[in-house]
Amino acid sequence: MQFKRVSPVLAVVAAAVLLGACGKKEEAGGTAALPVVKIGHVGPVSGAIAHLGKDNEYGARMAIDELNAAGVTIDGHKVKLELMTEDDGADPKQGTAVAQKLADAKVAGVIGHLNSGTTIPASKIYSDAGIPQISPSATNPKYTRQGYKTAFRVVADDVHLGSTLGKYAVSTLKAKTIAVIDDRTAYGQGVAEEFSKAAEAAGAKIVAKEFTTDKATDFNAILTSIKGKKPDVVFFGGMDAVGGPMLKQMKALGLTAKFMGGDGICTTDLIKFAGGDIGEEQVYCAEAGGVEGEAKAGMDKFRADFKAKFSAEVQLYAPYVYDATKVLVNAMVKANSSDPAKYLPVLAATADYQGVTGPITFDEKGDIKNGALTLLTYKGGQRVQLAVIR
Ligand code: ABU
Repeated sequence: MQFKRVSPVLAVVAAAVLLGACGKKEEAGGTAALPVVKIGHVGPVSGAIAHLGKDNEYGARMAIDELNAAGVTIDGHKVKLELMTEDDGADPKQGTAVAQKLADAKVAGVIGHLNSGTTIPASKIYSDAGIPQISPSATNPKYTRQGYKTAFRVVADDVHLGSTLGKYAVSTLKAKTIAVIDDRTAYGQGVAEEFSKAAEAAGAKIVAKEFTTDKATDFNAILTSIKGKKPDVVFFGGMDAVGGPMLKQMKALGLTAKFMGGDGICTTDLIKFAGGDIGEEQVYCAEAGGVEGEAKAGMDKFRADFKAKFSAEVQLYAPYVYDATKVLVNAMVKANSSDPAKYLPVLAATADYQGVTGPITFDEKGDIKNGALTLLTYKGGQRVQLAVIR
């Protein structure tokens, strides 16, 4: 459908109606007024894991800036993408409050949240509002098992993560006795349970089960109790801001077991949180995605571009946020509409989208099909990739 060039303002209003975009106008390039398509991003940019929330937000910012620079045309009309960023503080209550704020602002889609504990309660709000949501990092399986047609995820889940790490602990690290600690969050508890099931099934004995919180700083009591059980491996279900100090306190106590965790500890800053000395092949973890072979060049370029733009290293999930944002916009372009009701079926049918994190196809639940995992260790003060597993 063509617009008559009667007046730029009328054209914008008409385009906004056709696109289902939220009506605000923006000057772009100093010439044409463009309809704005608002995209929400939510992560914890305050609190203990603010560095991870910022990492995710930067991933979204990078995608939006690139898309706007290249020009996005929906149904024949150029649009401007506007990123609305919100802070959920990794807190479930704050998560639902900002989700409602984004729903009230009628964003066309949401990228987030970062944590399973915020993503799961927020997903009901987005579902009720009919707003598509892609989490780039929440790995608790429940998120996509609630029957919400609006919920998508571009990373593997904790069943895949926990079970792979559990098998690896026994078959490769030769662990016979294992202590498990979790932070009682939806993520930490879930990944620890999956890990324990797989490790026991592979023949290991869980000699201790301890709990902490996502805000704890002193682990001496539980680590002293664990030390007495002489485990080969200590598995922690939680994030790097807690896992790092825990590792430091393990060393101080002379607890020399290997330290394992899921994607939550598998960050660049784990080394900093552990006090700088993380040992050589002492720590093992897994990222809930990954590329290998020729695809690594694209990921390396992303990391270099990210560093040049934000003067920061990628922590963990920025590339997945970047891909999630582009997948969302790609569906709008293909559907000729940013109206969630119109582009949601196209988003759900995403197949073999070639992202920097690898191919993205959604299954019937909204999960990534055939999602990869990357097993990593830390060596020479760096994260080192051991294997990509599908
Ligand atoms: N997947 C690790 C961090 C986010 C979460 O699932 O809570």
